[in-house]
Amino acid sequence: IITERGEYKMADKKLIGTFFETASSAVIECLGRTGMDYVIIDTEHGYFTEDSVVDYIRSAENVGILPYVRIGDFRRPYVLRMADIGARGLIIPNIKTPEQVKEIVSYAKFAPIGDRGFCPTRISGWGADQWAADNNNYMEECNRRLKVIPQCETKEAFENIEEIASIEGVDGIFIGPCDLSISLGVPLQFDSPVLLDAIEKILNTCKKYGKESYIFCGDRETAAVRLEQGFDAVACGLDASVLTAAYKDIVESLR
Ligand code: 3PY
Repeated sequence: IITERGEYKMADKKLIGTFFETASSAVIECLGRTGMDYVIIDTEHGYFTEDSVVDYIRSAENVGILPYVRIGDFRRPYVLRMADIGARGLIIPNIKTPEQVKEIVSYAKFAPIGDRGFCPTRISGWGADQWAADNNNYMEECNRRLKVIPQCETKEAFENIEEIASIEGVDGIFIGPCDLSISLGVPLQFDSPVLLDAIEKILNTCKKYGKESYIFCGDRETAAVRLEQGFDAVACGLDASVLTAAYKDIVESLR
C-alpha cells in the first residue's frame, strides 16, 4: 500500500514528525493513531540494522505516516536500497560539502536530475509498467515522492548552505540544532545567539530557494515556536525519549 497522506503542497499544512529509535513496529502503529505526518526511521543513531527498515516502512504505510529514513551510510547501494524499499524521504546527517550532497542526489533521483539505477522493486510493485501507466511517468513520480533532505548540522554545511540549498534534487534542509550547536562552538546552548542566528539564516535560505525547512525540537514548546517562526516541518522528540518522559511523569506522580 502506498498511502496518499502527506501529498499536499508545503504551504497547505505543516508537517509534524518524530525520530524512531525503539525498533518496534508497534510504536509506529501507535504513532499512526496520533495524527502525526511523518516518522524518521533513524539508521544513523538507531541500533537496528538496515534489514529491518522495510518492516518499519510497511508499518508506517499501513497507518498512513510518511516513512523517512535517516541514512547511516552514504554509499550508493545503501541509498538505492532505501529508495527502492519505499523511503519517502532521505535525511542525510553530518554532511559538509555540496559535492557530498550532489553525489547522494545522483543515487536517489532518476535522470534528468540524477542517475538512479532502474529495476522493478518493492516501490514499483515489482514491475514498473503498471505503476507508470497509473502515474504517467514512473521515474518522474519517484523523483517527486522521494525527498532528499540534507541535514545542516555542521559548521561547514552552514557555511555552504546557499550552495547546498540551491542544488537541484534537494527538496529540503533539516536543521539538527544539537550537532549544529556543538559544531558552532556553543554546545547544546539552545538560546545562544550564535545558534539562533544560524537557524534563522538557514530558514531564510530555504525560503529563498523554495526548499522545505525542517528542524528537530526537543519539546513541544520549542516546536510551537519554530512553526510560528515559519518552519514547514518539525521533528519533535524521539519516540524512546517521549515514552520515557511520559512514564517517568506517571511514576513520579504516583510515588
Ligand atoms: C541534532 O539536533 O543534531 C539532530 O540531528 C537531531 O537529532
